[in-house]
Amino acid sequence: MNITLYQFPGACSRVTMNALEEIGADYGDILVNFREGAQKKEDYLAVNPKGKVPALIVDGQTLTENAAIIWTLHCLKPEGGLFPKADGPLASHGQRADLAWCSGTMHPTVRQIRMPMRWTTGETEGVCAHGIETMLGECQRLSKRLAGGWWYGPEWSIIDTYLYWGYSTAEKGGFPLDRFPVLLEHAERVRARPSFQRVLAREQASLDKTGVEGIIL
Ligand SMILES: N[C@@H](CCC(=O)N[C@@H](CS)C(=O)NCC(=O)O)C(=O)O
Repeated sequence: MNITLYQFPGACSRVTMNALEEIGADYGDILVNFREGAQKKEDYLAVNPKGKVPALIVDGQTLTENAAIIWTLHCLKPEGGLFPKADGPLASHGQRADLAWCSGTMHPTVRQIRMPMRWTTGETEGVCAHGIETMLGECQRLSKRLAGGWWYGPEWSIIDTYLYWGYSTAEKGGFPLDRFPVLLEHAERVRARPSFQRVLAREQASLDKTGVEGIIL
């Protein structure tokens, strides 16, 4: 399979990149330079007309939307470890629901905190405060489930990386993650995983190659 990931370091494309690393995919990656607005320029819009990362090109077919990409990768390699084994559509429903929640609810909330200017034509403070309030409630719920384990208990899944991406990005926007010791500990475990370490190395390599500076990984 010929696979190329369009990504920006630290953006939600790192969840897809972590999935690719976890299943041991052989892939290339291309940094879409957000600093220059490349995601909205003609060249990239020809790849993904939505002007967003991630976009994953698999044998010439363009896949978009983290949740859908990740589920497709899981279907292509069910033994790849992205989700615990579940027999049949009903048993695996929760996994798809969790992906949908991460992309459809958590991500927009995080964006209110980290990119409030994208949510309003006016003052951003109220948008950010609303995002933080919503995220505080969600993080209480996450903390209860993640204490001492992974999202699905004993086994890591790609949902753990997706949640990590959400709360750590919120923190970059001023969210008080230090109120949630369980999440701080979960973050350490996610970051320590070899597949995630490879993501960080690969993102850094793409920054070095393109000369984009000032990104905190
Ligand atoms: N619904 C999309 C959202 C993707 C998305 O918002 N990506 C952000 C990075 S985290 C992006 O490309 N932002 C560029 C922009 O909005 O200009 C998904 O879940 O994949």
